[in-house]
Amino acid sequence: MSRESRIFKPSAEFKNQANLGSYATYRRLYLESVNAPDRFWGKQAKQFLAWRKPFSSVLKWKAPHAKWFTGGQLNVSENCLDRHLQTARANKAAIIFEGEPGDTRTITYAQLQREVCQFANVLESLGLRKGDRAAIYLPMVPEAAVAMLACARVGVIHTVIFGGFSAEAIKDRVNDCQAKLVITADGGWRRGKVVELKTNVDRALPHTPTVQHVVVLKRTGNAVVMTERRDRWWHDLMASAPITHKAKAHDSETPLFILYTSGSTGKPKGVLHTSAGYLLGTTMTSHYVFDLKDTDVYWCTADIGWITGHSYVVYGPLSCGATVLMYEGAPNQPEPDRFWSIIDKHGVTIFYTAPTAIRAFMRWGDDYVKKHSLASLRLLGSVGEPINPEAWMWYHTLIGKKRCPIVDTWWQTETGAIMVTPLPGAIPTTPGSCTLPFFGVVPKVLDEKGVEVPVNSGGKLFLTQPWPSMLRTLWNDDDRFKKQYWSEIPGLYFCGDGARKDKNGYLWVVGRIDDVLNVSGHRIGTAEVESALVSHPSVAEAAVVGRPDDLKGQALVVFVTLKSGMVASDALKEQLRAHVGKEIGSLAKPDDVRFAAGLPKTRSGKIMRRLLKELATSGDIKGDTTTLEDFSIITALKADEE
Ligand code: 7RM
Repeated sequence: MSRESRIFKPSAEFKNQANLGSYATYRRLYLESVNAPDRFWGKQAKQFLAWRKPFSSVLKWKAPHAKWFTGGQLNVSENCLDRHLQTARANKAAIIFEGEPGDTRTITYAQLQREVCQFANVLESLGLRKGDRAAIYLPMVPEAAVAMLACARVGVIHTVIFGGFSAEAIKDRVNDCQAKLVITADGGWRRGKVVELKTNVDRALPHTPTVQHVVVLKRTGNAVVMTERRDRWWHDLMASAPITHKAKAHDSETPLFILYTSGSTGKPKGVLHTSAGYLLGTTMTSHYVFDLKDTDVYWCTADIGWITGHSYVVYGPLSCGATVLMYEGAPNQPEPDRFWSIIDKHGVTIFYTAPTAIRAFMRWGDDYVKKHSLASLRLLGSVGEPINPEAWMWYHTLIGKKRCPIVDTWWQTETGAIMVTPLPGAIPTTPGSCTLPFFGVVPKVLDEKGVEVPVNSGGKLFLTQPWPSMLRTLWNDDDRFKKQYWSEIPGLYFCGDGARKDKNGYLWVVGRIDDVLNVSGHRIGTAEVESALVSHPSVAEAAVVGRPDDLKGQALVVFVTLKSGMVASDALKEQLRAHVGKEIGSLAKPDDVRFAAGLPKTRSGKIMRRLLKELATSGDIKGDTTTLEDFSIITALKADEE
């Protein structure tokens, strides 16, 4: 990666039509944003958002707690919907939906606003009030956006739970935030099969005392059990709900959503985002990074269960009044060219996906791409993990036909919006680098002592100034918030990634340096998988490490020791994989399960994952073993390897 030197400049054609088309303009705005942040953000907030009541201060910062735009009031759902109804956008498509079976629906801004109003009335009729929590566990269908925006309208805090998560994961999240309501569906389509969402909810709910109601959307038509009084059909409730709903004005810092994400302990962190700052960050980045125009058909392939789905399927693009394409299913259903056929069918102009998907397409072969024209595309994006130059070049050549700029966007659940990225009409790109910071973002690569490392040296990536869409805290755990992000170097935000800067100041993010793995762009905590494994009756101890994987970025390798009397077998391996699937979700199923007589530990009893990682990666252990308590364990592990 360090030897990559190819540079791709934005074309004159792209620059001429770009929302921001010159490096000089980027530079001027960037300098203003970091040198006079109050003035900069004050101006942007007035320009990009519709306020009910103007704010009186831009930022109140008492590290690590930020309050943005205090005194101001707005309604996020009104910003994403109502404000477009007074313009020519009223009857333009807000969402173009394609289900996996091939069914399509186009929903205009006026129609979407009406559905959101109806569902806001439903929420209120079920007794939900501002500040209450509702869990959303839905497939990628327009109703997911409707549910989110209706919560925002009322001031109900939503927590979206990815449809691939298990009943166990639902239970933990619902209990952590004490949700009163779960919004789900009879199922969703994935690879031609029904994902039984309602059944998973039913398994979780005996253990979630706070839940009073379940709203069930009919999507697949498969049979589900409806528990009387508790469970209500979406369509029944909507049928009797009024089609208007007066949006209340909410203070800028009103909590908007909690999104659970993996950290270095077994317990997911409830990242809290609030209203005005989050909306400003997602709106501005949608405008500048995706260069959105009213004529675009914009497609971000992320599921709404992830932050990318929140920020760049729902809030950012809708706030910009864009047409958003939403696809329910898998990229290879019925054939590995589904994405390309969708792009041609709907005239997609902007396409935003993950490197792991790009690598899968490469593997499936160029012929699937070449069957389609892709002439409508004008801009490509990448997110979720570092993109290897080979995948970048393939994306550039095969998908972008060397015509479309690629924006490699670095950001996190915690940052709410894109932090480091090229602006497509202004910043030359180089394969594998996410390039330069967005407005207001000050990334620094520091060593252990907090000193900036020299050009091209690796270090830890920090953000040194507060930004509007930053997380405000971790739900119910402000101590963990302080410790996790703000204690590495007091007062600076530590993101958990390692990075380096090249001689042009371009940033190269290497990946996580904490106990978080990135498997196919999904964040998975090693501790979460370990605690799932040790909850299995035959497991004594478990250690989980990542091994580089061509397709997934990282693969999950687990080392387990068994309780006495338990016998290692292939059947048990399968059982353990299934067990992790049940405890967390299929995405966390180990790729490789290895039984060991013992795990390498330090004298104080800490598992030395570093050695296991080396073994899983290279098949050998050559690293420093001086702190190892019992060397015979290494000998045994190596013997197993042969
Ligand atoms: C948006 C998202 C965050 C972690 C982050 C990184 C990695 C994301 C890039 C990237 C290199 C990128 N949120 N990451 N984007 N690494 N280049 N463009 O993915 O909270 O789920 O994950 O993902 O390690 O810390 S996330």
